[in-house]
Amino acid sequence: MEEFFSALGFAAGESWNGRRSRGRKFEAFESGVELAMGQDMPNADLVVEVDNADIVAEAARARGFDFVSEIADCDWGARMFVLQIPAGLGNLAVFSYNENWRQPALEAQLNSSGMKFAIVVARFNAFITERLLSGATDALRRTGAAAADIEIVRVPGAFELPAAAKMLAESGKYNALVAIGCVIRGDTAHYDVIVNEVTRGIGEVANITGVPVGFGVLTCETLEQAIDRAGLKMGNKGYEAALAALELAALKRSIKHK
Ligand code: INI
Repeated sequence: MEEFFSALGFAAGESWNGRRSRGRKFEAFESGVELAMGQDMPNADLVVEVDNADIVAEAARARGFDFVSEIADCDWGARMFVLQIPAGLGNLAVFSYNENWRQPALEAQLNSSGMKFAIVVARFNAFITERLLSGATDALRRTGAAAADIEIVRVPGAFELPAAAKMLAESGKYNALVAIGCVIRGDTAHYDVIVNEVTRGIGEVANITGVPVGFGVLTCETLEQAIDRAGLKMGNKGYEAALAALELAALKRSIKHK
């Protein structure tokens, strides 16, 4: 019996072994007693709500516990299964609410068709930034943007990105921008100054103008780290930045239309 409840995620608490009875307490986080009646109540003597019923069902299956009913969707926004409690003590139903049942979240779709973008790219470390640029255009094209709706703007270095982004944002022509650059510590004595300016500047443009700006600026210790983030081991930061900019542009649309 102890193994049964422990395996389902209850924490074994204090036990007692008295003259008239013995037993153990099982702690349940955020516990309470619900009294309920009505249609479609589970066929169980005890019902517990957990964070993720699928994980608990897996644990129960791994231990070979007897299922009365398999885990399934309920029409009230939950996943539930029922187990036999050992020693013929009845049935235990376990359920969890689906993730967004209580608190639906506003989440934008990554669909860029019909939107206009500008990608501002630093020429400094072009070996890296051109790869980031390819990643960014790839992300926008794959999500539906037309090639003609993606403007590419080049600037000398990362330091110029915020000023160029501000001009583009203020033009009112674009749903979102992507800023692409690469600052490598070894290349400059002003690494921290440049990184701070660029990061703060790009954030400020987005906040002041209300036009989302994806941050596709690599700030790396070495060229090798930059290469890894420009399409090798660590993905492509340009691709990620474009998707982030698109998501914010789409979010802005859905907030306006609410
Ligand atoms: N610009 C970069 O984009 N990355 C760097 O690593 C870099 N370093 O190392 O100096 C860099 N410097 C140029 C800077 O961004 C400006 O273009 C320049 O100072 C002119 O304003």
